[in-house]
Amino acid sequence: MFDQLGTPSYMAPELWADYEVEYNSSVDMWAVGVLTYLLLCGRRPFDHPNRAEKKRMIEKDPLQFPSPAWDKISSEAKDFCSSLMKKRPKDRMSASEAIKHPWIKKSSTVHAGNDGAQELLAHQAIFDSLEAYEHADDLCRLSLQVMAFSTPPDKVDELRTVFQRIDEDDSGTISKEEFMKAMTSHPELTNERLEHLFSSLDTQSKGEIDYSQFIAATLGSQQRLATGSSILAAFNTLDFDHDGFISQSDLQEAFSGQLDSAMIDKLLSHRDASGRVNFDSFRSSIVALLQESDHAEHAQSVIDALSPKQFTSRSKDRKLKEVQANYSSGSGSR
Ligand SMILES: [Ca+2]
Ligand SMILES: [Ca+2]
Repeated sequence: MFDQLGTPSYMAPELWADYEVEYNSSVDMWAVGVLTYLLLCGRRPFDHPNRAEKKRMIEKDPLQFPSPAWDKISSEAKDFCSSLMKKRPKDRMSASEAIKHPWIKKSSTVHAGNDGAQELLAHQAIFDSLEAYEHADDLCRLSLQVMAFSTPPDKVDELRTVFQRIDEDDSGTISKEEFMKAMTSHPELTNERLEHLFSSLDTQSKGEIDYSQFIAATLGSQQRLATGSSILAAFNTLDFDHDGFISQSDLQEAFSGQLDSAMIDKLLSHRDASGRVNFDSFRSSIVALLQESDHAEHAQSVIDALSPKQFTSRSKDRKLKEVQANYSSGSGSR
């Protein structure tokens, strides 16, 4: 990157150079430092109405913590700001170092309380969903990913907490070691079983489970999220031309031609004689997954809410709208 962009007060020294200088993401860490400083004391660290003087201060002046504004602020907080506002980019704290800084560690509640194993033990439904996901077919997994993708982040607080507790090093992914550690809560599972379970979650064979994958795999545990209307919405997303069937061309369109034919074959393993998957068989595979997650009662309510009787002799769009309206007005059989 070479472009000189930014709000002056938040611009790192290297961004003020009179000639083109290559910079990297450490300019963002400087900006985090400025923001933290501002939040702690209410003033910018290098502030002057004259732009040239501001530039000089940012490039040359040492960072100060003037009295009385900083008198009651801990030395750890000051060190956090200083480490982020190092003049030389290579001396500056990185994002991965910042989350391990004592000031952050001390105030963070992410790893307070239960560890990953205790969380999984306390949330049997989440564990059941993880187990069931291993047996789900590819289309079903894809649907859960679509559903997870369209779920607002604040609706998956419980799942995020479990993920964060398992992700002990805050890397944003669950390594095999972290996974195995969390699974010590279920000693009944053999090592071989755990290996299978892990590889079903590690869809890209990267040796780790990423956040969106974990949310997709555990969404079935959240009964208010895995509803008939969200299954219908996922179907609609994958049925790209909205003809009521998921076909090879739908999947090619939906993924901009990035899926190879072997993957499409796998996704459409339950296709009918004409090579397509209709809504009923799509819904059945997700309901089967919910049943396997030990949510038989919930699965039944999804079946009831999306009974094919509701669909006969009406246009598909109207059907979809009615089912969604049923759910949003609370008159669905949840
Ligand atoms: Ca991790
Ligand atoms: Ca279609």
